[in-house]
Amino acid sequence: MNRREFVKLGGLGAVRAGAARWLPGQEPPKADVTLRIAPVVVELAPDRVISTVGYNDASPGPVLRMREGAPVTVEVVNDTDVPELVHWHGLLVPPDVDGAEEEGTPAVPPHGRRRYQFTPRPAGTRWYHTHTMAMTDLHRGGFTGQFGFLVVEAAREPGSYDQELFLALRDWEPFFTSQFMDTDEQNQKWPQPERPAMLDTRPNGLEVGATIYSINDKALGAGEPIRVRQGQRVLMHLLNASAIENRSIALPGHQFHVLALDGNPVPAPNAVEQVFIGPGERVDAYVEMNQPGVWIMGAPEDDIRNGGLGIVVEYANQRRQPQWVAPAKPSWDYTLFGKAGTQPSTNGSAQTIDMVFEKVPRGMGQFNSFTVNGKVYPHDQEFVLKEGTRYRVVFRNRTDDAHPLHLHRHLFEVIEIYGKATAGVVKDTVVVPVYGRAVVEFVADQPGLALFHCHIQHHMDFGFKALFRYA
Ligand SMILES: [Cu+2]
Repeated sequence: MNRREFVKLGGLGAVRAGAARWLPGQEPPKADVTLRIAPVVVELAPDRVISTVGYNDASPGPVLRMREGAPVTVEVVNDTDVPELVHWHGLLVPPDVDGAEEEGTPAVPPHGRRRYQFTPRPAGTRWYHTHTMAMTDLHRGGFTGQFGFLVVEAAREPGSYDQELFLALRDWEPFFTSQFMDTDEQNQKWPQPERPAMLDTRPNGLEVGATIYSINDKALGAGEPIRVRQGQRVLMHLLNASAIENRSIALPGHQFHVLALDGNPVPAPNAVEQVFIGPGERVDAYVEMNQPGVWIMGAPEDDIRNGGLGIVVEYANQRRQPQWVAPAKPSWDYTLFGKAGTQPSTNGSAQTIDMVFEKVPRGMGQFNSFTVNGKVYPHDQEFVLKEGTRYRVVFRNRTDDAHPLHLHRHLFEVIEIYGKATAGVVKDTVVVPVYGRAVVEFVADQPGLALFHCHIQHHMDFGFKALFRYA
């Protein structure tokens, strides 16, 4: 197979149902999906061509479509010099195929291949990405181009839209800096119940920053615009595939009608002017195209949008320079999409697990580290679940950063955030505000090891993780 044919096959991302078993001596049947990990050159713009590692000669990798409940065989070919893992983010699959070394998933050896069989569920916008550590190497792990959308399709797909778009937000060519690059502080001010009375004043260590951005593989203005007609309803699947930072996105004169968070339908679909999305999170929203013109959809911060985080939306028969209009104050709030003020279905019968997150500032030229309940990974026998029990987990963020917290192989319901009660918002990743608190609940019904971590790569690598196990 030549390179072009391979790209074509990979790009189709087609999936047949029913992973067949084969007898010893027989040729194994063709995998449903083949992902080839290899170095790739990405042209973000004519004068911004970067080299990274991608899937099937591209970054993002192909949009994979799988049928809910239909077993699949995925073959992962690793054409790099390091062991690799593909994590299926948001899927309820066993630890040996989930794609986390900590859970015991076998890695794909360098210049080797390995097959994984699993049954994708539940339906919704999921994604796949590498789960290797990067530590001090900004050309590894989540800093590379190893990510792509995975759509798990239900038997019956609700809703009809004129267009369906997959838009992954990314930054590239990261670097270490001791300056705080992030914009969390400029964003909304939420209650800070976890703010310590005495702040840690030790000098901060290194953070990771970037100045080059894209949506999918193109910087703002470098790719094809999104071409729309007045009156169209366009379904957008947004993903923050950054390893570094929370992001916001706006489209002047238009609203995002949010239908699902992390692929899970919300109980109260609601329209917002700005979407806020942490690393790992997905937002499914439709936009009604009722404001003819040529617009820039992008990050509200000028330097980030001009650095590439945006895409042009062009109505038919409109010719002019793309317009940007600064949005009003951000108003993102998970509880907008939940059953406000209600109590969780459990009536308080859940077992409580407290998790306190702290940053240990290491000073100039050093890497900060993070602790969970004052200890470093792996918290040996600390987080032990009993199958069938409902747990209430209290995330206490005692740091000056907003962290996107992800639990593998489980979905949780957000029941309190920003000091407000809510219900029905089901997620796999939640951004806990600066010095803020979030309370989530889940039922322990996925036996085996389950990794919990911050989805910011260098936070995870430097301690912000814990392993849940079943008794
Ligand atoms: Cu973090």
